[in-house]
Amino acid sequence: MPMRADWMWMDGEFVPWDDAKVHVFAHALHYGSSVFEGIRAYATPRGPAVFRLHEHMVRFINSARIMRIELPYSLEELEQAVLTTIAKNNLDSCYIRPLAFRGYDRLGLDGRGCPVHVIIGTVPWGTYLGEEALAQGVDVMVSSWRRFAPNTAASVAKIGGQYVNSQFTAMEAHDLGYHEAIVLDVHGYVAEGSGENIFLVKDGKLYTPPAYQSILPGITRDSVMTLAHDLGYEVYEQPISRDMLYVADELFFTGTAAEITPIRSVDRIPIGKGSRGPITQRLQEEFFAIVRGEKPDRHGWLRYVYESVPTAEGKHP
Ligand code: PPE
Repeated sequence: MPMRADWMWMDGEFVPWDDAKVHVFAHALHYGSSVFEGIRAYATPRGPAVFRLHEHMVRFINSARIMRIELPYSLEELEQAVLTTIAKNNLDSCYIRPLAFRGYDRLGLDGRGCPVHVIIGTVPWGTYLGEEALAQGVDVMVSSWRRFAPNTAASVAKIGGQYVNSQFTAMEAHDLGYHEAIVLDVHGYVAEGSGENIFLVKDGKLYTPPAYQSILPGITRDSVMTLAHDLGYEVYEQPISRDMLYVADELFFTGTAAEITPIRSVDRIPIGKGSRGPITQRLQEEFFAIVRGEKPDRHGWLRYVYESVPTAEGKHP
């Protein structure tokens, strides 16, 4: 079943999902000249709430800046459009995909003569790495591909074309029977997963590669560092070598889609006891309690849809 919803926000209007189309000579289709975000909204007792919407939209605008895509909407307009789209589709929880891309005008690498289109899609998306992943953990391999170098692409940006690198690593992992890949940077240090950041737990302390190491500085990564501090754990941003993975007490991925996913083996070597570790579980519990509105939102991470959108637009009181 293809992912879908009733309505797509497209260039400032709602269009029926099946009518949200582009021309096959759209520049982005040929050259990857697009920028995107991945955001989640969670069901809470006060209706759907978007997790760290502002931070995601700031990153979206920064990705566009690096790609020289001029967005015809302000940050506030884009945030409001996300909230309105969730309401319009009557969703309680969803994955949100804002995308800006160069459309159809002409071929040629410098696509700045092409029109810019912006869409916001909202779709149901359960666990990213399989049904059991959050509780049981995933089996991963160290990819034979490397993450692009800092002078090859812009790792802070979510630019469509850059995700060919992530597709290579994900497809290789799936073909070889793994859920996901861990990707090393050009120097051989651990960077991240195909679409996730990575954390290592050793002797009760947390480690994650620093932002300069060709990673996407993830918003979930930032949230987990904050929660870890709250819970009294020390967190270090420092280079991690491949062998450190194998002797870690715990490993886990973080990402909007992946949330907090335990890693139970790397290259078929069990990590710790070969199942979800206690610190990973503690962080998951804290994270999910906050995003589901079961614990106070002490960091101001949630944006409640029906506090920003007139109720007439949606089904909630
Ligand atoms: N690294 C990469 C390369 C990446 O794509 C993501 C998000 C992250 C780290 C985690 O970032 P954050 O979501 O801000 O915590 N990957 C998105 C796309 C996944 C997809 O398959 O599409 C996501 O999780 O939404």
